[in-house]
Amino acid sequence: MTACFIGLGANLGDPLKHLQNAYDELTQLSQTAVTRLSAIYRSAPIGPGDQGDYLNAVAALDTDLSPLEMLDALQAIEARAGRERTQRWAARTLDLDVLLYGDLTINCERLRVPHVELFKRNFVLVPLAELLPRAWRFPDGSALQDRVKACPVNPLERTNLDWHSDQNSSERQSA
Ligand code: ROI
Repeated sequence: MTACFIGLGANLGDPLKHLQNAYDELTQLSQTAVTRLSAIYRSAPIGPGDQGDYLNAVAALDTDLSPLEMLDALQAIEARAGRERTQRWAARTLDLDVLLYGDLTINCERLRVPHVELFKRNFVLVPLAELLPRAWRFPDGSALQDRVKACPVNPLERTNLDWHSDQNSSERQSA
């Protein structure tokens, strides 16, 4: 099993519902267990045009899927959430990114890990930092705490939003 960290982001429709559904789908992935979830953060949009705020979070998984199998699985979840790949950096119903996959550095056409924008985005680094030990280092040797300090500040608010929708929790209770 390899520890893998997934970034979640949504800013269209009902963003909370999209994150909750994505979590449910992640729990159903084959050869994979969701081990931890960050809090859900509200963040000001980075990117073009007049976009609404995003909800962002990070999930920790243990998986036996390969990095590209994980990417395929995440893209299938995005597609089911109605994601259309239009303009780069456009608003989106659901965005799922492989942030880290064990201590691997991956540079292939479909996938770059650690995620290319990771160190520039506090809405990814801050929730990720909730799930890793303070002294943790990236595959390039840089310290997580130094990366957090060096990251550009973009408005970010830690919310108390619940990962479990009411509908899902009543389903869980009756299961
Ligand atoms: N901005 C924020 N705040 N959160 C995101 O998840 C996000 N995702 C993106 C772009 C459009 C770059 N901006 C974002 O892909």
